[in-house]
Parts: sequence; structure tokens; C-alpha cells
Amino acid sequence: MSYTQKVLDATIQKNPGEPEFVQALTEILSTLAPFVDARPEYEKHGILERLVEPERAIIFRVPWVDDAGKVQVNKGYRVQYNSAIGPYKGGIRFHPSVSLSIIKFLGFEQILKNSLTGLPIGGGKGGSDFDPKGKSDREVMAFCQSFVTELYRHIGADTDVPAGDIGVGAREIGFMYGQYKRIVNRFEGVLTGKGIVYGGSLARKEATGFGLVYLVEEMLKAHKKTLKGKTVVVSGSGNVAIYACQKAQSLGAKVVAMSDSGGYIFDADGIDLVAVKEIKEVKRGRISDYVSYRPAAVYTEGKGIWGVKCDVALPCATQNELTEADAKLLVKNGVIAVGEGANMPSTLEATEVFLSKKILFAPGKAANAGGVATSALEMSQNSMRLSWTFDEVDQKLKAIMASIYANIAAAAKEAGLEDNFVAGANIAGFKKVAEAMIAQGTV
Ligand code: NDP
Ligand code: 2IT
Repeated sequence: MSYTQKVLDATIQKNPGEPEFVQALTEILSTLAPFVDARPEYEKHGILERLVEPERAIIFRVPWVDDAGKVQVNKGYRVQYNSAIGPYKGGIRFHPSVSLSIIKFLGFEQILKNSLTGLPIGGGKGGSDFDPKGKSDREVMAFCQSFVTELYRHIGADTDVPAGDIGVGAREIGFMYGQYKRIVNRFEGVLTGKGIVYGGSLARKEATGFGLVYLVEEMLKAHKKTLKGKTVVVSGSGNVAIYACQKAQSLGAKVVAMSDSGGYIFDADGIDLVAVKEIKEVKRGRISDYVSYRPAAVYTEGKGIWGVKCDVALPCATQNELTEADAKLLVKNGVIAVGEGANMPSTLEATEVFLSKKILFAPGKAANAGGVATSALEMSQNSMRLSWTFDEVDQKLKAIMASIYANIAAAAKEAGLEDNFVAGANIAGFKKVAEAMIAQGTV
């Protein structure tokens, strides 16, 4: 049995009840197999056994008091996965579905994603099963303060730098930053995605969505195509989805559908993003409210957004939101490209459909790396105690996404798998981390 297969089997056996982690593991190790198994030094150095095991995983109790005066308790997580190329870096997710499996799949992916950015950041992820939806600002603050009261001892500007993810935006980052600063009595760049007035980077808010579209446009350009004039469907209507929609529109595409966990809207004339921003960023409302702004649009409850005919699909909501049946439907309806703004939105079977049908498919760890890359730019600005302009950051982001595309395309080609960017991203991300691990000895 090959080295990769042995590690895959053993890791699956050692981590029962972690389906999302096993899914990410299976995708990554199976695409790395030919590359890794042809190079015995990786086995000798136990690179895969070390890569799949987090350096540290912290699970903690988060007690807080709700508005009725009752004590509530949530689970908190931080998985510090790999620090071979830099301090642990990755988002914090607040969503009722959060489990160790979800945080581990995200952290594992993050190692390779962060490597692809070309910047010195290791991989980590954290979160809680706390649901900020429907909570008052005071409740969210109480939760965030309690969360950081444990987390603070494990993080730091040169140790581990968390950021936002699902359910964690500027409001939550602000509350966590304030509590961290109060406890350690230091004003340092320990979190990214901070408000602009206290050390945040311009363009971080936009970065994941913008970066996704920059990468998709690079991929299309390399195949003599462009987003201009294309019909696009974006799932989700959170941070990533909104700025992916904005950039796609500014490049001349027509975005006709967006969604949330309740259902999706279809607007044949093109999404009115001012309305979506007001509903989501200001009112924290539901996407179903969109029809009161645009009566000609149609709201459909439930899943089903992938049945909307489009040229380009951008899943920007959550893991496993796009199944094999959805992929087949998209292909049947003529999709030419898929860019994953979310982490692991396509199931393994859906990915296989896209690859076998030669659809241009940009996997999340490459396509959504613009967010964490810009977080690393925020870290640089914090260390230098200066701020770049929006354009400076945006230009750097654009250059990073172009270089990610070039690297994953080159790695795919070198592996004899031209245009298989899943393999390309995994190999390109892995190579650098493995080299750093070997250089640093058995740690
Ligand atoms: P937000 O919380 O801002 O938005 C999440 C969106 O996805 C909402 O519209 C939400 O709908 C929807 N959604 C979440 N969970 C589910 C679910 N279980 N079923 C259906 N819809 C769901 O998060 P982000 O935009 O920040 O994150 C979206 C994705 O992008 C995630 O996969 C995240 O890991 C990934 N990502 C984020 C980055 C960032 O910088 N923020 C960077 C790289 C990747 P509802 O409001 O109804 O729950
Ligand atoms: O999944 C991700 O890359 C993020 N949520 C962003 C992480 C970060 O540190 O900016």
C-alpha cells in the first residue's frame, strides 16, 4: 500500500465521527498521492503524519449571560494546525453547526491556502457553536468577551492571529479585540479584519470576494474568456458573497441570484446590491426581504439556487452546499466556470463532476485565499505601524491572486493534469510547507 494511502486510512480510523475533516483529508491526500509517493523523503520525514495532526487543539467552555439574566454555555475551539511557515492564521466561525470536525477541516485546508498566498502565515481555525443570529449587541459582546477571556492566552501577534468567518464580522472582531487589549494591556495586531480606525486594513472587508473574482477572471483569461457579459449566480449573501457580486458586476457580469439559509432570490435584471447591503449589512435581515425592494424579483424558499441557469457559479455560503445533483444541473445548464468563495462548498462527488466535464473549477483554497492574504497585509501594516491606501492594498491583492493562479496552473501542468486546479492547488501549497517542515527538523 502506498505511503499516502496508509496515512489516509490510519487518519480516518483515528478520527471517528469527523466527516467534514475526513472529506477534506480525502480530497487533499488523494490528489497529493502521485506527487508524494514519488518522493520517498516525505515518508522518511513523516511529513504526512505530522501534517494531518494539529500541533495543538484547544476546546473550552464559554459561559455568558443572556438578556433574560440566564447563564448560557457554548463550546469554544481553536485548532493551531501548522506553524511551519508562519504564525497560525485563520478565521473564527460562530455558527450552531460548528464542531471539532468542522474546525479541523477548515484548519487543515487553511495550511495549504495560506501557503499559496506566498506570505508567511501558518494554518489555524477556531470558532464556537454560538449563534449570533437574533442576539442583541449586548449578548454578542458578552459572548465575545467570554470567548476571548480563555482564547487570549493562546493567541498573539507572533503566535496565532485569528480573523472573521461565518458569523464573525467587524462587530465581533471589535468586541474580541477590545477584550484582548484589556487583558494583555497591549495594542497589537492580534486579530485581523479590525475596524479601520483601530488598525484594520482598507480593502480587507472586500478582499475575499474581490480576490475570488480576480482569480476567476485570471482563469477565464487563460482560456480566452472573460466575465464580461456573463450570467453569474452567487450563493450566500454574507461578506464573501456581497463583494464577489460587487466585483463581478464591476467587470461587466450580470449576477442574477443570491441566497441565504432560508432560500434564494432571482432577479432577471441583475441583483441590486445596494438593496442586498442594506438588508444584510445594516438591518441583519433575510434575503427574502429583497422582493420588497425589487417587486419584479422572485424569492424561492429552500435550496435550489443551482437550478438557476448561469455561465459562472460562485458558491459563497458554506461547506457541502453544492451536491453532485447540483453540479450535474449546472453542467446541463451550460456553466463554464465555478469559483469557490466558500470553504469546501462542493462535495467530493460534485467536484468530480466538474473535473470530468472539464469545467474550469477554482477550488476554495486558491479562489478564496484573497481574504487571508489581505489579513497578512493587515499584519504587515500593523507591524510597521502604518496604513496603505485602498488602492495599494487592492493592487497587492490582485497581484497575489494572479500569482496564485499562475502557481496552481503550473503545478497542475507539471503533474500532467493540465487545468486540474484541485491537484494544482494542493501540490503547490503542500510543497512549501513540507520543505519548511523538513528544514526545521522533527518538531
Ligand atoms: P457570513 O456569515 O458573512 O455569510 C455567510 C452566508 O452563507 C450567509 O448568507 C448565510 O446565510 C449563508 N450560510 C451560512 N451557513 C449556511 C448553511 N448552513 N446553509 C445555507 N446557507 C448558509 O460569512 P462569510 O461570507 O464570511 O463566509 C462565507 C464562506 O466563505 C464560508 O465558507 C467561509 O469559511 C468562507 N470564507 C470566508 C472568508 C472571509 O474573509 N470572511 C475568507 C475565505 C473563505 P444565513 O445568514 O441565513 O445563515
Ligand atoms: O477561511 C478563511 O480563509 C478566512 N475565514 C479568513 C482567514 C483570515 O485570517 O483572514
